[in-house]
Parts: sequence; C-alpha cells; structure tokens
Amino acid sequence: MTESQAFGHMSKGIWWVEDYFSGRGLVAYQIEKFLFDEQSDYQRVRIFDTKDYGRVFTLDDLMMTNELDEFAYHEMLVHIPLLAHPNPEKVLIIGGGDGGSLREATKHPSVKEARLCEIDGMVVEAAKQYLHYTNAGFNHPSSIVTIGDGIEFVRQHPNSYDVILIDSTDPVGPAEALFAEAFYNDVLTCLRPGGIVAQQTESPYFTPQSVKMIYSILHKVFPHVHTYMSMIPGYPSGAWSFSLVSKDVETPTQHFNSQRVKALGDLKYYVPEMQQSAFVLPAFVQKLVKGE
Ligand code: AG3
Repeated sequence: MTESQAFGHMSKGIWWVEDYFSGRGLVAYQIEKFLFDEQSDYQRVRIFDTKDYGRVFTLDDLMMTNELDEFAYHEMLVHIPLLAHPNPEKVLIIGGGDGGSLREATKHPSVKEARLCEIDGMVVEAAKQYLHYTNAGFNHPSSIVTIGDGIEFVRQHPNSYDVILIDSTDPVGPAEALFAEAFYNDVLTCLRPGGIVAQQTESPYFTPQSVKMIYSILHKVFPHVHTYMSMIPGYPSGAWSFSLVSKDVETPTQHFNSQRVKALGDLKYYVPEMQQSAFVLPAFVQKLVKGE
C-alpha cells in the first residue's frame, strides 16, 4: 500500500475529507470550486463549493459550517440558552466568525447588544464576502464585532453579559484554551446575575474522551451543568453535544416562555419541545458527562 490511499466507492474529482481524530475519515464532499484559501495568523481558512452539500467553510481542514446543515448547529447553540434566560439583553459570542450565531442571536427582540469576539479577522472578512448563508447578522443594528482574543475580552468585562456563547472549533490548536478551567472561571465572572453560557462540546461518539474532560472541568466551575444534543451531519459522527451552564439558573425550562419562540420567526431546527427533549441523552452520553 502506498502511504496514503483511499478505497471505497468515490466518483472522480477532488474530494475534501475530514480526518479529525485517530485516522477516521469522516464525511467526504466532492469539491466543485475553491473560493477562498488562505493561511491566517492562526489557521488555514478555506471556503469552497461542493457538489451536493452547498458551500463549506473549514478551519485547518475541519468542518466549521456548511450551507446545508448550519441551522442545526446555530439554532441550537443560540436559542436553547437565550430561551433559558428570562430577558437576554447582552449576548457575547466567542469565536463564531462565520456569523451564524450572530444571525440567530439578533432574532431575539430583547437583545440590545450582540457582540462577536473573534480572534481571526480573516474569518470575519471571508464570511462577509463568501458566506451569504450565515453572514446576515453582521448588518443588524445590535451587532458589534470585536476582532480579538475572547479570553482577554471576558477577563476585561466582569459582570457584563446575560448569555455567553462559545462558538469555537475543537479543543486543539487556537481553541484549546476555550475549554480550560481558567477560562471558565473568567466566563463565570463575565456573566451578569442570572447569566447563562452555552458551548459546543464535541462528539460523544468520535471524541468521548474530550467530552468527558470538558464536562469534568465544567462541573468544577459551574453549579448547574446540563448537556443537550443536535443532529449535524457535517460534523464528525453527526451527533453533536452542547453544554448549558449557569451559576444560578437551575434548569433550561424554568424561564421558558413559548411566546418568545413565535417572535423568532421561521426556524428550521428548533421547536419549543426541544427546550426539554434536547436534554434527553443516550445512556452512554449520560455516563460520559457524569465522568463515568
Ligand atoms: N463550530 C465548530 C464545531 C466543531 C466542529 N468540529 C469538527 N468538524 N471537527 C464552528 C463554528 C460554527 N459557527
């Protein structure tokens, strides 16, 4: 066998395959056209059109988002925590340079400030130019973009935000510190009373050890830790987990009001029942997040 060879049924052409963890080739997409391909100060930023999966955005060759299933990630990362909060006025998004989370956060009429703090200005510029399906939120009057380090930002803004969304890549490379205890402590102080945090927390199937590690740290810092899931075919295994944590909000539903969902307009993934059902976890995931 040559050093790198693929078997299986693949039609001719150039394919993009994510190989995130232990040599598992994950979803593969046939590329039609490269639109953007640059090395930033932090990572390799690529945007390309695929044959059947729309426009794809990758960082260091990991799938960040794509035209066909981005809604399953962004709606769940954003609406679950915002609807768990009684009146979110100030929302901070750490990472999320594609704009998808900003777009969803600005749909909430209570939100007066939706601030995106993204370390890599190149991602925001590329998204504004090429990611028409996520970039609408950049033009909203309550949106503010800060190009900078989210870790520094939370440290410098104690007692400032109602909801913090950590919309990062995997806990390797530039995003590793966004899964660390020191950062979570700063996030806790960055919250206003009643504040809530949601974070993407990886795939229980493909990276169970990361999931276990993330939740063991979250449990050290936050009194209330919940896990929920969404089905996102473009990510490793398609089954993706998220955390919802708080110092003082005990459950995802205690402040829930279904009238507020109506005000969000047409959604593609989130339905009010998910404020409860998304937290019903398969047995093996329950064990992982308990550290078993
Ligand atoms: N959020 C990326 C989630 C992690 C995906 N991991 C992977 N493909 N290995 C991306 C930001 C979307 N706004």
